[in-house]
Amino acid sequence: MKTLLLTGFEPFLEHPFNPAEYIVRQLNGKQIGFYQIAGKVLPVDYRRSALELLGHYETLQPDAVMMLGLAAGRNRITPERIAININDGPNDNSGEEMTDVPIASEGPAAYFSTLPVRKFVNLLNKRGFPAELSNTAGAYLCNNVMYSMLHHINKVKHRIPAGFIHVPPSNELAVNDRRLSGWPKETLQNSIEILIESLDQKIAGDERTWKSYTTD
Ligand code: PCA
Repeated sequence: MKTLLLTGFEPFLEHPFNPAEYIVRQLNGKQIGFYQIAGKVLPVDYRRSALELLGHYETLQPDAVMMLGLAAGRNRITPERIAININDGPNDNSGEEMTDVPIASEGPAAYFSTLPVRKFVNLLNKRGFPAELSNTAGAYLCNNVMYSMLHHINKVKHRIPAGFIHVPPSNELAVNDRRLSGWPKETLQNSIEILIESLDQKIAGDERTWKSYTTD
């Protein structure tokens, strides 16, 4: 059985509920497809989020990493294509703001997701869950953990699928803010289960499969 590290975030800024946290708590310990899910909730904190994430990675040595976060302004599920080497966003949960700060001073400008993001979008739309490929994860904590994870995996030369998926607001958020779209949180959870189920078991560690996997 392979291990998939699934992360989500605690509530942040004006959002009292984070559907990404909900999904991670629901799926923690479950077996989906070829993977046993290790669910971890991360703080929204420029200094702590990535440290905790990399700690979980080192402890679990997962075969795949899927990170989740809330994109309050979106109305569909958006796998992220790319993470950039910048922290630039509003205050985190400790009150810290960052402007134009590189995440890794020695790191490249950006990393592409190594999850099959195009397949994910096509699969979800086919199954009736609105989804779209996103070309920016922003420059707040979601981009921060996506970049930090991909940078680490690159440094330690692992060949595993890893990437980030933004989920839209759930009804818990939409009822209090008419500008937000709302999805039942159970439907968001179901969408993520479908994506995990679609992950190929041969991907981890298999160089030949790996090469075609992210580009097909
Ligand atoms: N979404 C934020 C950070 C935490 C979360 O769930 C983001 O998109 O950066």
